[in-house]
Amino acid sequence: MKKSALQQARAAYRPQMPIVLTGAVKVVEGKPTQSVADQEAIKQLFPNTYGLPEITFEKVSVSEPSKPINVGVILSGGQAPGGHNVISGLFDGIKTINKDSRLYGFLMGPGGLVDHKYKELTADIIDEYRNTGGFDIIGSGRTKLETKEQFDKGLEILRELDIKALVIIGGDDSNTNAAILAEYYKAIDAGVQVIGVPKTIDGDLKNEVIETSFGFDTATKVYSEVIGNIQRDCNSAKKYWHFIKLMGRSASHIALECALQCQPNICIISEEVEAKNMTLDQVVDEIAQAVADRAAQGDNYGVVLIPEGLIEFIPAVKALIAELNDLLAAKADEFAALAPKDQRQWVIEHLSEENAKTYASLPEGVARQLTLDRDPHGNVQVSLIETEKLLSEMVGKRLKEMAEAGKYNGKYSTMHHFFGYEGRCADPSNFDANYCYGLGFTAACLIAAGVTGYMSSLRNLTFAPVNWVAGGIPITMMMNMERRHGEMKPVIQKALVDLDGAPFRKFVKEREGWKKNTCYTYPGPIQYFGPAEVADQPSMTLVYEQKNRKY
Ligand code: FBP
Repeated sequence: MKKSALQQARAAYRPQMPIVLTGAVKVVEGKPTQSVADQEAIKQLFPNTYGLPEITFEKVSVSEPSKPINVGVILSGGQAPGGHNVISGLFDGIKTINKDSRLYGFLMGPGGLVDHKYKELTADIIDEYRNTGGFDIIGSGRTKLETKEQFDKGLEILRELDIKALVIIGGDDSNTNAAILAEYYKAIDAGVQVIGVPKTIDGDLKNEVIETSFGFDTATKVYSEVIGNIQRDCNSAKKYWHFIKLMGRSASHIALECALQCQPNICIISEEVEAKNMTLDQVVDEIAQAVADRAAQGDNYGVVLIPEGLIEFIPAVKALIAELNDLLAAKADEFAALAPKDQRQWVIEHLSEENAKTYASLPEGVARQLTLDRDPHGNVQVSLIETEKLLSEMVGKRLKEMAEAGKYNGKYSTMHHFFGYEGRCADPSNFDANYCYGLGFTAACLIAAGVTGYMSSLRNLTFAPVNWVAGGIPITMMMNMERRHGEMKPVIQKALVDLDGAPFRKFVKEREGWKKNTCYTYPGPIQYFGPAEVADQPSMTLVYEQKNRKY
């Protein structure tokens, strides 16, 4: 396959490693852990893997000889830059343990395990994919691993290939399932360890012990580059309002990070909308007022960032979605049997009065999207809802009313963009290349340590990689009970934007200035080579979150 000049140069990049992973390691156990909430319920559901200690690795001078081990790996869910480096770090890690160890990749996500579709990942294959974006080495998928039948079917192929450990690279839902699988295999004494790796561009799989998910850094740098380019165009032509929707199914971390990097006129943060109990009309009013204020000073242009998940955070819509989820789970067949033209009325008749009112008030397209198929984890597919168009149209209407009332006198032309897929398979930034390789290598160390139900972890990420702390976190520690498909289920708690956190506070401090004035910054493309201050910087979210840390 023909390779670009950058691909060729990038193949030679050697990820920077935490010093602790550059030789033999010993395991240091911390205190027993507890789940973040609902301790009793989680403990009962995970009798074999609850309460385990955190683990960190320390460097030792002499290594014990270890037997070869066969390991399986799965990429689960949406693509995120750096997945290939997790796999190459894992490969190098198990080969360091013993050169005869073998790595098998299950194809197209968790479904590959159940359907026994796999390929052995040999050194020549791994070398083709080092430091590249994408998940194409083995593909990914969203099959949810949750039933005993799936676990048993998976075990058949694991036994056939003599696989003693399975690494699942995924987001909060996939790692939740990794924990359930770990518990099951432990309970039946299957002799298979399960280790998770925190992946998602959304940045919402993080907590006190997992500092960030991989892919967030690269994806937000790609989006920030393009937003910066649009801002420069906008500031040159001075004739459009650009409405830019940014991926991030639920949390607004991506939008917030891009706002910190680019300083747009407006950035909506879904978590704030929810906390202030705002209606869609109030969000629209705020944007319209900003457009009018800029028009009054002669600036009929600007940039608005909109998080993909916004619609789900508007309290009235959130309550509606919760009831819709239960309704559609309970009456799926009845709903599916209806002609599309009758579905809207059927939904209205089956909802409670308040939610029926909200549903009826939504534009046809958005209402329909809310009843479309959920993803296998029960989530509304918000990336399909055109919130950027919905908002810009509503703002347009509001401005007309304001003009009629003599409160606005400007020009309003709009452009729409959605950035999501553009960033998910970019070549990983140096940060993600290092982080991912280290996470994969750490997963190999966790396998060698014999543990199960752990997530690979690297900490102190704003320091140079050499100082990162490597270890493992029991996945049950991150769990709480939540309602899914109408039932209470144990799941990893999603990290939403913390409105008391330093990144959001920084944004709040600056945003009034950015709204009125034109303060755009232009981050430019990801740099893979060059001085550390342009090539190796972590996300601003991480930098603000860890500002007061001392090494
Ligand atoms: P993960 O949570 O699996 O990492 O996926 C995140 C994401 O990229 C969201 O930002 C987006 O809403 C969704 O995937 C899109 O899903 P799909 O790839 O199935 O279209």
